[in-house]
Amino acid sequence: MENCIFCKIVAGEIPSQKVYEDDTILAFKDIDPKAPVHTIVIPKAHIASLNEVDGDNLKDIAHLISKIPQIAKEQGVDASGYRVVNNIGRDGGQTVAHIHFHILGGRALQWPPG
Ligand code: DGP
Repeated sequence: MENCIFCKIVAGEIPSQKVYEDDTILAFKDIDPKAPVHTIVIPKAHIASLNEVDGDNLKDIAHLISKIPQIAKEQGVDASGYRVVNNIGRDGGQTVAHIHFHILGGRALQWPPG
């Protein structure tokens, strides 16, 4: 998708600190971390948000979610715990319109979020 920051990261046009990659998903360190571990996990295919998940792309999202525990473990937060966040739309705080899941950990996280 043209002008999508995360599609440009997938294409290698914008550098990122990759922590996991396979055929359909990519995980990389957030540029503005909100916790000691803050990893972004995305499908390589462009999906704007959870609102656009459907029968055609659900397989990629299911695969992505199945890999989150492994990525969290490789980031060293599986034992202490971590949070997975998916922001949707303006009021949900989504700033990049390519579906992504935040993995946050490495400190005790507060609840509720603001
Ligand atoms: P959200 O607010 O849920 O849309 O989160 C988008 C996240 O993406 C935000 O935490 C910052 C991160 N981000 C935005 N642009 C870049 C980038 O160019 N590189 C990396 N590594 N992260 C980015």
